[in-house]
Amino acid sequence: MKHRDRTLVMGILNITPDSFADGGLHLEFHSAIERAKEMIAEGVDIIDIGGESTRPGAERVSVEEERDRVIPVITELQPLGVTLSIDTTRAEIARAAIAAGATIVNDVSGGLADPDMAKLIASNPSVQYVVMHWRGHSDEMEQNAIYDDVVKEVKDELEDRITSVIQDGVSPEQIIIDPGLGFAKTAEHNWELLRHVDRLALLGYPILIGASRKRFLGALVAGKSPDDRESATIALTTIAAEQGVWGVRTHSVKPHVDAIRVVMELEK
Ligand code: PMM
Repeated sequence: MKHRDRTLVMGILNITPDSFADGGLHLEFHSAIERAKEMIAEGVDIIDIGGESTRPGAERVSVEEERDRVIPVITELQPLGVTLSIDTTRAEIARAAIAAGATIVNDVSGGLADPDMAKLIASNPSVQYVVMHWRGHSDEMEQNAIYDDVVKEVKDELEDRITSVIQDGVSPEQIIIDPGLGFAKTAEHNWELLRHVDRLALLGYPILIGASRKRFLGALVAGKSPDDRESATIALTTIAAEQGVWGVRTHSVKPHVDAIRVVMELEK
């Protein structure tokens, strides 16, 4: 399943204003730019910029709000030369992000949330498109976490999405797939998918894994905060790198870059 020399690190840059801070969006903009520069110094390959939380139960933000959060950040980071990804399910946001310099669209709905998304990707053939497995927005995903054979169903549903976006004109070379850990999945579903990444690879597309600090790791490790899940996340990055996964989407950057370097060195 090796798609390239090295697994890429996609650093997460979530821009969600802290309602308790006086500076609001303004403050958030500056801390986002600072964090992005830190990630670049630590060797990040891609920065994934998101303005809407996709956590279970999270409420949706308006298009205007999402745009105001992410576009100024993309515009500011574009001259720095790092690959920028926009984490959105909305074609309108993706269009503005591409115009501002994003070259990857990370769509957690795999084209299901917005019927215009695939056509937009098709009309931007140099843009890569992350098609994630998804069964509905945050408010409904927990009730959709029902599978007989999670690996088979996620694989089949991803294949349906791929067929559909290709019908809309997306080129197979643009597509990256993602099992969508935690999205309409229980902890056991996530583990089962991680045990069988090789079966998802049979679809023939590069794979992105987003396990970073997710809740399912919490049950396994000591400590209750998302930070306590960091070392378990690094362990998963190491295994993903060994399996030849295209990329890992992570909160921290340096430990993941280091873990991937270790794998590369051992494989020489
Ligand atoms: N997870 C989250 C958000 N975006 N995108 C992809 N492609 N894969 C994921 O697993 C994914 C994602 C939710 O995690 P966060 O709230 O920690 O960003």
